Parts: sequence; C-alpha cells; structure tokens
Amino acid sequence: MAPRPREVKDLRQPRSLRNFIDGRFVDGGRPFEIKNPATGKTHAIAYEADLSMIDAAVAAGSRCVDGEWGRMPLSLRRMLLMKVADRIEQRFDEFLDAEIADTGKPRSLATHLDIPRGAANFRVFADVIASLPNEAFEMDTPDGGRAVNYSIRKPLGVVGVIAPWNLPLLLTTWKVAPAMACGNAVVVKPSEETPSTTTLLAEVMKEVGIPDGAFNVVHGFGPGSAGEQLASHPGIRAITFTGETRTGAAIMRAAASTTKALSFELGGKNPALVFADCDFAAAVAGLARAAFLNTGQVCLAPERIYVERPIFDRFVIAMKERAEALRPGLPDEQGTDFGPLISEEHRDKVLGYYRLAVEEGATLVTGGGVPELSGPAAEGYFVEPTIWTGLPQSARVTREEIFGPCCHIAPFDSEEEAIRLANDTEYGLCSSVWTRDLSRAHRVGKAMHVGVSWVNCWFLRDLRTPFGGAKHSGFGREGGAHSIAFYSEITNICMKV
Ligand code: NAD
Ligand code: 6OD
Repeated sequence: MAPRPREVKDLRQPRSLRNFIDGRFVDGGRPFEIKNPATGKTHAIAYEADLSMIDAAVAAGSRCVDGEWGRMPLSLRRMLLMKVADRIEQRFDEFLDAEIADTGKPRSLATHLDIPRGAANFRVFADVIASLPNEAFEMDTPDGGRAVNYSIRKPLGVVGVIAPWNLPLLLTTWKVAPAMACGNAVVVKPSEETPSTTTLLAEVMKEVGIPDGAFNVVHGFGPGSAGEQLASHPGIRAITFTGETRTGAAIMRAAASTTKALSFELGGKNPALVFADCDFAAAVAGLARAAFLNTGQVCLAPERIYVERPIFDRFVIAMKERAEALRPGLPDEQGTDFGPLISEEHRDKVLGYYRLAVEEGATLVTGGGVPELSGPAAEGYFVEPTIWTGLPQSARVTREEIFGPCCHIAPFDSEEEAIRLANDTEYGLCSSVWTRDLSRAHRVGKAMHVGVSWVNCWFLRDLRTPFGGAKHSGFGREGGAHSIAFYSEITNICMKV
C-alpha cells in the first residue's frame, strides 16, 4: 500500500475526550490524562463518567432498543452498519493517528491490523445478521394434529462493552458490531489507557445516522468507576468483556445480583509446539511474529514454545536473530517495527518478570532489559524482546501471563510429552502446532485444551468462526453466528396448525 499523506497536527493542546451519551458529547466528569507510551507525553484528556452519566447512557440505550433502533427493519440496520465501516475507512488516518497516540505502536502495524479490522468487524456482522437462518421444527401433536415451532431473535437490551488497551479499536468493534447488528444498544467503556478511537467511533456513529442512544461511550476506570458501575447496573442485560482473568472474576461478582449474560475473553499462557518435521523457516518466522507482534501485548501470543529436541538449538538461535533484528522507536520513524509497552506500570510488571526469570534460573538468550534510545523515545516505555531457556515447567515465568515481548523455549522428546506440557496450564486460549505431518497436525491440534488451535499459522481466521477461551481464558464464543447467539434473545414460537 502506498504511504498515506500525513496531516501535520498541532499537538500543543491535548485532545479532549468527552463522554458520548444519547447521541451527544456531554461536558463534565473528572479529567484524567492519556499518555503516548512511545514518549511518555500527555496527548489527550478524558473525562471519567460519574454514576449519573452511566444512568443516562443506560436509559438512552434502553429507549433506543424499545424504539427506533430495536424496531428498525433489518435491511436498514444492516445498511447503517455498512456505512459505519465505510466511514471508518474514509477517516482512516484520523483513526490511525488516534490509535498510535494512545498505544505508541508502529504506524505500519496499526495500518495493517487495527484500523482495517475495525471496519471489517462491522461489515462481517452486517452480513452475518442478514444471512443467518432461524430454526424451525414441525411436530405431531397428541390430538393427531400438527404444530410448527420456529425461533425468532430479538435484542437483549442494553449491552455493556468493557474493552482492554492492547488492540483498542479491533477488540471494541469485535463486540460492538455484533451487539448492534442484533438491535441492541451499547454502552462502551474503553480502557482508561486507550479511549481515543472509541471516542472517534462515536463521531462516526452520529455522522452515518445511527439513532441517538444506540451507541454510548463512558470513560473511566474499573473498580469504583465506570467499569464496575456498568457491571452492576440493573439496566444492563449483558456484559461482554475482554481483559485479565482477575478482572473477569471481579466483573462476575459485580454482575451477579442482576443476573446478566456474560461473555469473557480473558488471559492466556499460550503454547506453541514445533516438531522436527516442520517447515523450519515458516515456523521461525511465524513464531517470532507471534511472540513479538504489538510488543507481545496480544492475548494469543505464545509465551511458551516447545521444540522437538533435534531442532531445538537451531530454533533458539534463529529466534534470537529475529528478536535482535527488531527496531524499537517512535511509531513514524523509518524502520520502526517494535513499539513500547502500554504504560510505565505495565513496563514495571514486565521488567519484574524479566528479573524473576533470572532469579528462577533461566538462561537469558537475548534481551532482558530496556533498550537505549535517544530523543523523545528515551522517555517511552520500551523493553527489549526477550527469550529464555532452561526454566522448569513449575517456574512462575512459564506459568503466569506476562503480556510482554518474551517467550520461554523448552525442548521435548515425544508427541505425548509435548501435548502434556502444552496443556499443563490453567489457561486455554489458543495454541499453535508446527508440523508437515497432517495426521499429527490433526491429532495434536485436537488434543489442545484451548478455544483456538492453529496449525502452521497463528492469528489467522475467518471472522465467522468461534473465538474464545477454555479454562481460565474465558467462556462463551464470539464470531459469526456464535456472536449473534450471545447478543440476542431467542423466543420459540410454537404454533398449532
Ligand atoms: P484489564 O482486565 O486490566 O482491563 C480491561 C478493562 O476492564 C478496562 O477497560 C478496565 O478499565 C476494566 N476493568 C478493570 N477492573 C474492572 C472492574 N473491577 N470492573 C469492571 N471493569 C474493570 O485488562 P488490560 O490490562 O486492559 O488488558 C490486558 C489483558 O487482557 C491481558 O490479560 C490479556 O490476555 C487480556 N486480553 C484477552 C483477550 C482475549 O481475546 N482473550 C484479548 C485481549 C486482551
Ligand atoms: O481477532 C479477534 O477477533 C480477537 N478477539 C483477537 C484477540 C486478540 C487478543 O489480544
């Protein structure tokens, strides 16, 4: 793709990110700063919604589901969602600038991943909702007659969307699009670290004519703030959440007394299994990308890589070369392909694991510290891509989710051992198996106790397929018809004929 011309922005004034309620940006709320993690500089101010704003957003959503949005003919609703996708693409550079300012990620990454998926999510679910069949069963009745059962889908009501910071637009729209396709209203709480693209999305909703109240944005934090207030709100019928497993547990507790439907995409400690018969170059390229993309801040990243012993040493050296070739820097600098972590706090956490790995007896293959950078990036939250070997399966570094650009590589001697090691975790989000043997690929892929089991690839999938985690990585599946099942209320109509 040809580079897009860049407008020069006046960044002396931080942007103001207000709450969006009932089709309007509203004043008020406690201000908090949003920093660009590549420089540590404040680039925006968001306003924490108070309880009265949350109440207003839920009430607006509820009116809209009972009124214009919930009753809108499907063809019109579908067309509006397509327009949202078109408008994201028309304002592509603004979404890009906003996402980069919040996350510090390389422009090339957000150009190819985050923003296109934001638009694609709306197109996919506009199509899915229009093409999904309803169930129907014809039956005999006790009096010798017949009855026909058929199911119809209705909106649940107001859905709370609580989003994380790692892929902000991608993960928010992954939930907003199917929820709205089903005729629900949404109240979205973006992460307090990355509220910009969700706020921009509110402008888009208004511009394309989404009815007031169908899409609301409330800014804030988790406990005692907008996140908890949404989770416990009696007017909200469902919470869809992506984030840490611990946060999921807190949301369950907050949501319990109002018996909400919940869909959770949580943390992971994902294994990759590399067999000696794999396409070696493809496995190295695929797993280096998987481990370090988005500075390792992808829930699907393989933090545990198991390699069959005959190719173990060669694999470790090849991964080391890949890690050392990554260039950290500002998002727009020539050659930057490795961004910062999201915050100083998260950097402290990741560096804590870097120290712990050494204390636990790891052999440091590469990285383990902070890169030396000059200029504005010197104040950014960068760490080095890091690889370890030599840790036991019981080490905290090989059991706990780090969510940084790091992986531990260990050898295995048999297929059975590889499967056992891979499944020896409390998480179950995804896995990847690298082999040329199709029978083994199927056997091992099936043996993985995960929601998504990749073979010779990673982060690749048709958006109509089920996505979600097993064990502590979540519950419920989203994607295609699975999303529609979660975001709709199904009524069976049984008609005696
Ligand atoms: P997080 O759990 O800290 O925060 C996620 C969201 O929850 C934020 O909007 C936050 O404000 C809100 N929140 C926090 N505490 C809350 C509470 N008590 N009640 C209600 N809301 C609350 O997660 P994060 O740090 O933003 O993201 C990183 C985590 O997300 C990692 O664990 C990663 O694995 C996980 N993740 C999972 C997936 C997936 O698909 N399974 C995708 C992306 C990220
Ligand atoms: O691609 C998706 O739809 C998805 N939910 C990805 C999750 C990535 C985690 O960081």
